[in-house]
Amino acid sequence: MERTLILLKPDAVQRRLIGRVIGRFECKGLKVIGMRLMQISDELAATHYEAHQGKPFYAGLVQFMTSGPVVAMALEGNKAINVCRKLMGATFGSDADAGTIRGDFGISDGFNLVHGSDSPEAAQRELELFFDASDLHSYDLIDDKWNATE
Ligand code: IDP
Ligand code: MG
Repeated sequence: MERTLILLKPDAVQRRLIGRVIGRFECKGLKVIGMRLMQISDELAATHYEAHQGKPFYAGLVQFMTSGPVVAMALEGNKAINVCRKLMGATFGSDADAGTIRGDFGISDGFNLVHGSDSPEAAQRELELFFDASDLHSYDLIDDKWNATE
């Protein structure tokens, strides 16, 4: 089982898409093990997106991500990191395939609704940035058997 960090970005909150976007992850079989509505500080945005510092879109990205509340979620499941990236779709809404979150709910390139960790190392780092260990919950669901790796 893998864990990954998903952020519903400020555009998802502003556009009242929280429920529908979380529903995509739940429908797939991912388990919500942590969730918070929060405002990202400039410092947290800079740390989270440190790999993008110096890129032309960096300042706008930090401004966007700190412009209003986000929903941070820790999701768990079989190959969760890659599965979530596929559910999200390509980075730009204009490129993302129909059937993906970015492909179905937006057309903007930068305002693309969701963030998802892109590797096990990134997932561990990002989960620690957004959650205390005590706010991640291990629990059984009645359909765990059908979402297992077999
Ligand atoms: P990802 O979110 O699909 O992993 P990254 O390349 O890691 O994409 O970029 C992080 C975020 O920065 C994107 O989700 C998007 O919001 C923003 N971004 C990336 N490239 C551009 C760009 O060329 N113009 C505007 N925003 C961008
Ligand atoms: Mg990325």
